[in-house]
Amino acid sequence: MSLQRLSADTLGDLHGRVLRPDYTRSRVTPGVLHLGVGAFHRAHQAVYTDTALAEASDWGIVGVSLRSARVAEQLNPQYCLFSVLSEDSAQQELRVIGSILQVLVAPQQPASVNAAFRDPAIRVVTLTVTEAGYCLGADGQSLDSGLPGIQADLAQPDRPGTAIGLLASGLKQRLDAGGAPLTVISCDNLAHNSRKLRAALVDYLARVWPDVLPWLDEQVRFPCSMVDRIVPAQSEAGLARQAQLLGVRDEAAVATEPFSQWIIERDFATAVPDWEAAGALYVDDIAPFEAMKLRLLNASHSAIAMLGLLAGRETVAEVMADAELRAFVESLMSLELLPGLAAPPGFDLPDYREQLLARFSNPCLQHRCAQIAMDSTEKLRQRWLPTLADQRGDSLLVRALAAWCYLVMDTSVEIKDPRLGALLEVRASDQPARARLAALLDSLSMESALRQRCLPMLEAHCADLKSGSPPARE
Ligand code: CS2
Repeated sequence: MSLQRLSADTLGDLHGRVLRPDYTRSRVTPGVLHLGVGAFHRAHQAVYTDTALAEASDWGIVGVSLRSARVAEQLNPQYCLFSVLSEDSAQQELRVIGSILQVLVAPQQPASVNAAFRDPAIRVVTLTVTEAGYCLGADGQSLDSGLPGIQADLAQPDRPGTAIGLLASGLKQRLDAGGAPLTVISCDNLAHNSRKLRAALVDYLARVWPDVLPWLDEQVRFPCSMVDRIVPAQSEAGLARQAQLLGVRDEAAVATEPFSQWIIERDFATAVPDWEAAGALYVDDIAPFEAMKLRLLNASHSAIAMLGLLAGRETVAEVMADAELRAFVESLMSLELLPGLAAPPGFDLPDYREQLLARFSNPCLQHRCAQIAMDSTEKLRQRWLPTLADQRGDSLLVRALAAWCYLVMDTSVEIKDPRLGALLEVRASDQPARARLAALLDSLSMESALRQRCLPMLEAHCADLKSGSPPARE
């Protein structure tokens, strides 16, 4: 028998142990606007907000998709209800989340998106638009106004296609509607994420609507935030399994791990939902939290992805189950990534490392190495370059970097990256190895002294990999 679809009308059909919203959903009104309603948002901020709704009902989320209508088609017919399955080998929880009220598709519904920005009841804007969505230049801190998406938006700022263009036009709308204060929080994996967002926005606004800037200075705050939860892309098999566990079909189902963390800089222009009730932490100095996460968790993740792909392993858990690869990851963490970090207050880095090893080994997560390897030119400069800059000689991290270079040059590997064109040019080039590697390091915007230092070591590692040595050889 085919299962009914999850919706307000089928909540009663859910299997008994499924948790559901413990507030009156019909009373919930919009308070948060979120850009980029992907699986990560649904498994993270939407869950924190769902918990906060038990305290105050005026914090519902209006989601905005920047491009495709896919998520709107998944969620809107379900009254935006969806389920989050969190599990590892010791525990399993299945919870229906009701915090999202509506999903708008920006290119199709520009007037509704504008209306949301104009609405003073919306007090918070959050974003998960991926690292590449910030349209930053080689310095990693300011707008790359040469990007085709930004060029198109600058030419037609009322019909924006990028997150920066959309947010800028939303802020302009808000100012025109009276200029109620706003808190804008980036939830992407970038150090100083909201500060970079603000810098890109200010640059963009200065070119298009400079009159917005004084108001932005006074009434809009951009607290940085560090988000952490491993949320693999959903698969058909995952959807089918989750439907069996729920008792109804959920096209927007997400599967994740039990662990979740959200650290937010205490710098708000408005009230915010009571995310602390769900475990978020508001701090005055977020830098050590960001560094710990990017330079330990995400840096290891990218290394696992590269070594795993080279060794023919599909998922992170498979890499961690391979003794040789695991030993490489453990040494990389203890000997190279951890020593350069300062523990945030109340944190113990060796404990954090142990916890990460257990999270990476979670056999319930089908977290594909290929998913993590996506957008590497954006990710690696955040995750690896600060540690590489602190190193002197050859290292495991250089080996991991060589693995990435090797994969880019391997014609059988599919690349998904915002700098795809540049990477494919290197792949096709018949220049000597050193020149090709140098071009790859340029795509990471690696600073030139570091690049000169890394090149000979990288060349040796790539030759070694080519000769068939196992990727994790130390
Ligand atoms: C991963 C992250 O895909 C990736 O690049 O490293 O998405 C990672 O799973 C999250 O940052 C965990 O919080």
